[in-house]
Amino acid sequence: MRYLVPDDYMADPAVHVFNDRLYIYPSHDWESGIVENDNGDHFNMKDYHVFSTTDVMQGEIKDHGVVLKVEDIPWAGRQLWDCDVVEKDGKYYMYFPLKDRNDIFRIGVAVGDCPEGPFVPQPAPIKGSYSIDPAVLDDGNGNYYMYFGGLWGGQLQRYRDNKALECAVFPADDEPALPSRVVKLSEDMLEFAEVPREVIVLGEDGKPLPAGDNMRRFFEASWIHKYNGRYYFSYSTGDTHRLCYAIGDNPYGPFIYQGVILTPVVGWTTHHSIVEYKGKWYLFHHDSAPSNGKTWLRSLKVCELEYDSEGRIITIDGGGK
Ligand code: FUB
Repeated sequence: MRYLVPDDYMADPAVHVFNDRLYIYPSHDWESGIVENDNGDHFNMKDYHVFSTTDVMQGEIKDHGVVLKVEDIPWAGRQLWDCDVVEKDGKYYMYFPLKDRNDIFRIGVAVGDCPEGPFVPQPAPIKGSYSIDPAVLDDGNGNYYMYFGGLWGGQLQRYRDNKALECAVFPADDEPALPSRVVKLSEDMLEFAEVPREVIVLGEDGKPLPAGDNMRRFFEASWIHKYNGRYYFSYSTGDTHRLCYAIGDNPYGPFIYQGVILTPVVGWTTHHSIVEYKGKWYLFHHDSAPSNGKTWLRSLKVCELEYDSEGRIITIDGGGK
């Protein structure tokens, strides 16, 4: 295990390999003085840095500085949460959640000429976007898919069928859990190419995990990676503080629940990415141990991740309770 940026608070790492170098796109935590609440107002992040390395466990973690900030985004309200970056045809697209001036989370896109930014934001958020935590899959065949959504402060409970409700509605415990969403991106990468679909995670009975199964159901922090031709959809269970995963045979799912990747860390949130680099697999994540448990001051971590012979991820101990 390694703390990657010991001199600053960074969280929610999205990690990709571009041009043989590994790039880390985290949220940038800071002490804004906002009191902790269930809306997540204390996660009041205002900019993004980019980091890169060629040696994950031992090498220099280069800080490329600030690459996008709230004041540069024309439609900004507040709170830059977890972002992701993808490359297409030599351009780099950063997708970021941000509250607009009505305090509604939308997903924006900013474009750069290289993986270390800077990224120039589009004038408006992506049409039809909502909620938080975009993660983008380059499927390797010209198709790009965004996964997104998060409960509670992430506002997903305010939507059904991609339409805003009058007020937040949570399903009953025996009803299907609120799922993450997946949507194919347009050719120019600036819009949704279709209506977002639900990412269904099935239990061993072949039914969608119910909302009351909060040890296993989706909460936030979608991530997707491929291993031996199969699609691994992973996520945080939020109020039970675990990273779990499910496997499917295409980007849309359904995905069949498999197990726990990471047991709880120190701090409330848990959030990650999984990436292969130079023949090894890594779990990038965060915890709040260095800030003595302040959940809005999180620190980036990495450790190796292993699969068994059947492709199951071996559970990692997060070190929390
Ligand atoms: O960093 C703010 C939020 O906390 C993220 O969007 C969530 O996934 C959680 O990590």
